[in-house]
Amino acid sequence: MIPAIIEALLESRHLLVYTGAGVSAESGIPTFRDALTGLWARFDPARLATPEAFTADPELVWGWYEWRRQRVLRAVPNPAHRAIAELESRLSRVTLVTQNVDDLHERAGSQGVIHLHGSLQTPRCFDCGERYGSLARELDEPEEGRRLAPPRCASCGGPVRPGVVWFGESMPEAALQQAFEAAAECDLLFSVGTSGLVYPAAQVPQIASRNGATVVHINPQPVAASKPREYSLPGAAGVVLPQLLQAAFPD
Ligand code: BV8
Ligand code: ZN
Repeated sequence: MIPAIIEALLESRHLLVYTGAGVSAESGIPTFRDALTGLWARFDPARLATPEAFTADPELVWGWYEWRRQRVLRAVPNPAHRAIAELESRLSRVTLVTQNVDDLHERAGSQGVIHLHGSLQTPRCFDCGERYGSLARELDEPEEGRRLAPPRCASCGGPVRPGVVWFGESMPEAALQQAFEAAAECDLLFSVGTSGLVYPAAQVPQIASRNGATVVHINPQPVAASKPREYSLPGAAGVVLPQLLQAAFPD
C-alpha cells in the first residue's frame, strides 16, 4: 500500500469517491461493456442505450434493461460498496458520485449518492415523463435476449422507459453541477472501476486533478497515472478498498 495515499486519506477534509461499473463487478453485475454478454453481444451498447434504439425497437431495449434490473435485484453489495460506506462514516466529508444505474451503493448504506447517469429504479413515461411506480419486483429470471413489451403510462398511454441517461441525452443538471463542484473542492479522489471513456462524467477526476487533489485509480487494469499526485492502485475494488481501509484505520 502506498504510504502517501494512506496519509492523504487520514488528512482528507473532503474525499470524492467516483465509481463506474467495475465497483459492481464483484457483485456479479456485468460491467457496461460486457453487459452485452451472450445474446446481447450482437449489439453495441452505445447503440442500444439510446433513445433512437428505444423508439425503433422498444421491446428489445426494455427487455435488455429488465434483464439488467433483474440481475441487480438478485445481486448484493460487495466489499467495495461496503468499504465506501465505511469510509463515509469515518471521514469528515465524503461525496459519492457514480456512473452506475444500480442501487448497490445505497444498499451498502451510502447516503446521498449522486447518480450521473440515472438509475434502473426510476422508470418514467417516454412521452410525458411521468414516473412509473409499479415495476415488477422479481420477474421469473428473464433469459438473456428476451424481448419485453414496456408497460404503458397510466396518464398518456406512452411507453415506459428506464430512468437512465442514454447516449446523446443530457445528464440531470443538478447531479452534474453537484459532482463538478465536489470535484473542484475535494482534496482526494478515488476513481473506482471505470474505463473513463464517457463524457462529461469522465471530467470529474480531471477537474479534481486540475484543482490539486490527489487522484487514485483503483482498477485491475493499470490506469496511466501521469499527473502530479496521481496514483494507480492495480487490483479489484473489492480487495483494494478494504485493504486501504484496514491500513488507514487498523481495527
Ligand atoms: C451527452 C447509463 C450531449 C445507461 C451510460 C465523442 C467524443 C467524446 C464524447 C462523445 C463522442 N461522441 C458522443 C459523445 C458523447 C457521449 C460519450 O461520451 N460517448 C463515448 C462512448 C465516447 N456521451 C453522452 O452521450 C452523454 N451525454 O454528451 O449529451 C448533450 C449535451 C447537452 C444537451 C443534450 C445532449 C451521456 C452519456 C451517458 C450514457 N449512459 N449509462 C446504461 O447504463 O445503460 S454510460 C455507461 O458506460 C456507464 O454509465 C458509464 O458511464 C460508461 C462507462 O462505463 P464504466 O462504468 O466505465 O464501465 P466499463 O465497462 O466501461 O469499464 C469498467 C471498468 O471497470 C474497466 O476499466 C475494468 O477494468 C474495471 N473493472 C472490472 N472489474 C473490476 C474493475 N474495477 C475494479 N474492480 C473490479 N473488480
Ligand atoms: Zn405518459
